[in-house]
Amino acid sequence: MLDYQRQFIAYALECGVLKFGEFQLKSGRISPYFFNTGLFNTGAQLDKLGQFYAQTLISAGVDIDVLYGPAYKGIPLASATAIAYSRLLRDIPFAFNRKEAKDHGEGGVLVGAPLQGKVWILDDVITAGTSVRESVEIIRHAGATVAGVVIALDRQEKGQDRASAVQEVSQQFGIPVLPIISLAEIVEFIEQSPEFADKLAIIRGYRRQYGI
Ligand code: OMP
Repeated sequence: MLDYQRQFIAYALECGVLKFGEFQLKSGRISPYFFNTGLFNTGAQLDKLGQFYAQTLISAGVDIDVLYGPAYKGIPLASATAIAYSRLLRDIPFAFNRKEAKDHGEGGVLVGAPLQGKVWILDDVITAGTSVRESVEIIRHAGATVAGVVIALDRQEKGQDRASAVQEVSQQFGIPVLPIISLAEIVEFIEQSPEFADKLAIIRGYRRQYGI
């Protein structure tokens, strides 16, 4: 696990974004942990979150022309990541879409920098992959290339077929999906944290049952 990944997990715990307990997921599964990115909801938290997204892109060493945030949740993510990236490495353009096209003024569904070259999508989590599919269509329609997706967490769980939602998106579009962290890092983190020793068995059990 990389340093920034450990810091991200510690920060998610501090902000109450990562919680241990008993949670029913969209899929109906009962999970011993839950990750609620909506609780990163102050200016300072968004600033830090942007830094973690930017670090994920930088440590992957990928080429980027534009950052793209799908409405609504991706908009602050793309903005915060562009700011963080400009501080850490270089200034970078960003864009996002409107949910409803405007028929007056500047028109269209896209706001921000023109979509061109290698475009990275920034999203919070991939559950069904609907938001990524829509983004891929918008970006390709604009004549640009979808280079990949960054998300906060990959739960690394089997979907209805055996692949996870993240693997399906990655295979369907032939693009990398980079999570800031995945379940593997959460497990490693709790293995190294004596205060969470009581969570280890149940999380390992959950991973054996549903993990990819
Ligand atoms: P959208 O971003 O609106 O697709 O919402 C994400 C979905 O994932 C919500 O239904 C959440 O309840 C759910 N979710 C999490 O946000 N965090 C988790 O750790 C697990 C889930 C889930 O239900 O699988």
